[in-house]
Amino acid sequence: MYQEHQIAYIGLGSNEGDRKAYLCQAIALLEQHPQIKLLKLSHFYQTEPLTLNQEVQKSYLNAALEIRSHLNAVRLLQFLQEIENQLGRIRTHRWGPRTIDLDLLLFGNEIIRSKNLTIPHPELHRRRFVMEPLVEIAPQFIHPIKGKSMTQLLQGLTDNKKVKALYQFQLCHSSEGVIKTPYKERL
Ligand code: A4P
Ligand code: MG
Repeated sequence: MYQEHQIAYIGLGSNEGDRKAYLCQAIALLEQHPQIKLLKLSHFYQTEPLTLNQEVQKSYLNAALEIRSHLNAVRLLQFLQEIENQLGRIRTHRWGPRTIDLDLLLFGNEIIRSKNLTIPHPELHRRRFVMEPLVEIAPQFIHPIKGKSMTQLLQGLTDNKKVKALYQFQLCHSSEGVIKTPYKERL
């Protein structure tokens, strides 16, 4: 069924293997979908891991991506999970280490609460590793439940885990692929 296009925000995360390469590959695979257009990409941030039961894990690279798509939210989530599988994600336990995690953070103004899909992502407004990249690309976007902009939600955050912008990539649609090597690296 044809549906109007929707603006959606995807959160990307990796804390295993070549984290930067996994994020880049996920973005390149998203670009290949005929019904997905990539619009904006945040910096890649190095972030302190949020874990369960004080598990020690490597730091994450996190980023946020704005896309436009004719897919509905369920189809989009299915495609995100296909990419996770293709990039070798093995699910061990909740919040366990991962080569790639793709979360659907926001899907237009839609509010969805089904067994396999919750939108807006239920934790997004509590997590600095999500909100810092999101504010970079969607500062004025209003959270459909909270009624506040991403900037306001970031200002109200109590999560003080460390988050640092590391790499900046350019979305650049060419035959060589979708993203260009970093032109800025902050270490
Ligand atoms: N699901 C429901 N709604 C959504 C949505 N909006 N987007 C379901 C994506 N998935 C959604 O996810 C479990 C199920 O959630 C899926 O089958 C889907 O139907 P998963 O990716 O298999 O498992 P998970 O990621 O371990 O669990 P969860 O609860 O999704 O965790 P999060 O919220 O993804 O958090 N620390 C740092 N610094 N950076 C991170 O990126 N990420 C996590 C995982 C923990 N700590 C982190 C980070
Ligand atoms: Mg997840």
